[in-house]
Amino acid sequence: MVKTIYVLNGPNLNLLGTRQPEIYGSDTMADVEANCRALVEPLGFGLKFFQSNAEHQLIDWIHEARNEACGLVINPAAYTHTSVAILDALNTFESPVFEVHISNVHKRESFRHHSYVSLRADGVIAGCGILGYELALRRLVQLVEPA
Ligand code: DHK
Repeated sequence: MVKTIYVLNGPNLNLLGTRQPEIYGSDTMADVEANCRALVEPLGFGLKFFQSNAEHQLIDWIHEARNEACGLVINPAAYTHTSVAILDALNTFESPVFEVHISNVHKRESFRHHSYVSLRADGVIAGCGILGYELALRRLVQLVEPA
């Protein structure tokens, strides 16, 4: 059976490409998904790629990933800095977790410096633009053998 990687994206990332492009760049979520697919599918992995503005939906996808995914990449966006519930959900997921931020959150407002998700993440990438997703996936596939 093909092993599947989940890539989850939090609030406002549906606006990627038009939202504060000086911070987040001009590529869209569709571009991010295409890049992720082009990286993992030739390596024999499946990819499920999701975005939601709703915290409960992200949690439901993490629960689904417990049975379906061999690893997970998440950009929780603003929930990074607020969501104990997403941290709790990730703590029920037993395979590798990578946290991605498009911008360098440490160079921005101090409320972005703390991440609940980092308490669970096996790796964190920030400030590499949308390339961060591919960097996280490269590390993930290194840790997880395809079927
Ligand atoms: C995206 C967001 O929407 C912010 O709330 C985070 C993150 C940073 C990013 O850089 O991808 O603070």
